[in-house]
Amino acid sequence: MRLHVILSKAVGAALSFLLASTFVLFAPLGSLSHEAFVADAAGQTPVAIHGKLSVRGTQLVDEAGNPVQLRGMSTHGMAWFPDYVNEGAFRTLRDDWHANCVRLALYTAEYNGYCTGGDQAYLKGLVDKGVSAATNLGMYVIIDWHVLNDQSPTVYQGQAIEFFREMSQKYADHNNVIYEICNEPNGEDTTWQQVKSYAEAVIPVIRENDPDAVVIVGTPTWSQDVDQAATDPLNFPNLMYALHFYAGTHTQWLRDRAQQAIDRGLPIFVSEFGICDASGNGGININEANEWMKFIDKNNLSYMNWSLCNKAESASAIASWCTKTSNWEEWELAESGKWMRNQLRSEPPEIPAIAPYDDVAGHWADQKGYLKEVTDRGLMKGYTGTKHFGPNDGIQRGQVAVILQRHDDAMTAKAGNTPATYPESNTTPFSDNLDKKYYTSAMNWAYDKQIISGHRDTNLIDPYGLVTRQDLATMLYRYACDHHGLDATVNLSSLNSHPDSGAISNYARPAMAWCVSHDVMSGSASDGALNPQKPATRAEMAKMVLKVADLVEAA
Ligand code: DCB
Repeated sequence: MRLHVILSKAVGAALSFLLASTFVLFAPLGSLSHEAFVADAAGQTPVAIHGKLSVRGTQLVDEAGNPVQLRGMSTHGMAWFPDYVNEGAFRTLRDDWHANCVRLALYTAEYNGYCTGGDQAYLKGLVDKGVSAATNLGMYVIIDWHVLNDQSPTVYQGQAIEFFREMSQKYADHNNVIYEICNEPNGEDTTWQQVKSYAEAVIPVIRENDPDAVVIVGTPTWSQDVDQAATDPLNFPNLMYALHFYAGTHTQWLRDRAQQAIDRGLPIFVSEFGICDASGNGGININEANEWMKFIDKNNLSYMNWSLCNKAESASAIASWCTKTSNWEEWELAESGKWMRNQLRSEPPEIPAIAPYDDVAGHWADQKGYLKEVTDRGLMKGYTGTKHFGPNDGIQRGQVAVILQRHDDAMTAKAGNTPATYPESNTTPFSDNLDKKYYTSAMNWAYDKQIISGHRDTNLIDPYGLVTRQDLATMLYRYACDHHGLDATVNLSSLNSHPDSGAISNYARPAMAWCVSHDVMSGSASDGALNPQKPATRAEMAKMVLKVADLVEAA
């Protein structure tokens, strides 16, 4: 994302020196973190990074024990849309969409279904082609026994057992294959007891060949009845339960039900969902889809979108007129495909620790590339004499002064002028801006520019004091608007959509409103809280100063 901002600026008119050097520095790195799942120079692929998966508590975890989220596309019925099962298609999903998983939907019933007259050798050939392609690309792959019209998985249980015996023999040594044993049990007569008895017959057959493979089991009512599974779970390790939703049909009530199941300890995998209605061909509901994504990310659930094809229905990812079976351009995607691609690309990249620090691996600010960028732009450094960035440490007032002055000086230099030097001894009226400290001259500058003021009650400027989020917003607002002349107009009522807007002090309200509306500060992902009275962390400062720097430089 950041690369795009920089690129579009570069494409714009005059390319200033700093911008040019920023761009040059960032192009390779930006593309690396941007193409998060690409087999990059280090040969990293999703499977290379995460290895063998297992289930711990409610979470899918990787070989190192870290929670992992699988994300990607499901095929449509492979019998009907076989052309999308190809390595180029999956490569496009991995490299352009940032998917790390594909799902191979093998309908059991319906026209040409595996158990209803389909050519079984041909269909198994498609499974094999899909698994091989995913394996070559280092992607996870779900083999989906797509129970739908047959309603109860017990109807073709014998064939399921034979099918999964063969698959688990064939893929026993693959660490990327996941078995989904019944897509969507449905119908009034299909009970959880039936699904359970089916699972108890099929899972041991898989485990005999592939003892610790992850298995996904569907739940009744088209995999919506996770509450029944939570009340009466199966007794196998490395098992997850399918939750399927279609955002046009299934809303908060299903999220509530799923949350209760998770809270009771049920490991849930969203192995199929659509952003349209449950028929696969009704209205798309983006608002509900986004509510679902909040729920999914809050619980770190894996999610697979229905479906990778160009059928003329709203669930399809590819535009119906587009006949390409790989390398789609964005404009060749249907609305659902565009949404899913954007959704996947908004996820943090998986290749961690791009900043030169030893205490940031896996941290969101590192994964997003903020720590690397803030370092390369010379705005923030780790603690002197160490490789520590201290991403979760509170940012101090003196540090804010230093960082903003660095940016201001760089702007001045880029304009061809020499930045003013400020004395190494205190020139403020505050006795605690001690001489010759790392912050002394920056504090002199920040006070002079009215970006940081002293505490009126104590008559101190408090260089070591931690900065609350609302105070940081105030400093950034002054820096951007008062000092650099950006438009300071704000709409205070925009704060009201945040649950804790009442906790913002009056003096900080304009600054908070400005920061939120300019995407400098955002509410917490789970509930939108702004936490104005909480200390800002150094990682938060990195993100915010980069946003402000971009705004100021673009003006
Ligand atoms: C699921 C199925 C999936 C189905 C989609 C959309 O079914 F797992 O197979 O896909 O959701 O309905 C659709 C295709 C159509 C195809 C049709 C039959 O998109 O092109 O013609 O399958 O093969 C669900 C899920 C939820 C509900 C109903 C269904 N629900 N359903 O909640 O009512 O009726 O299939």
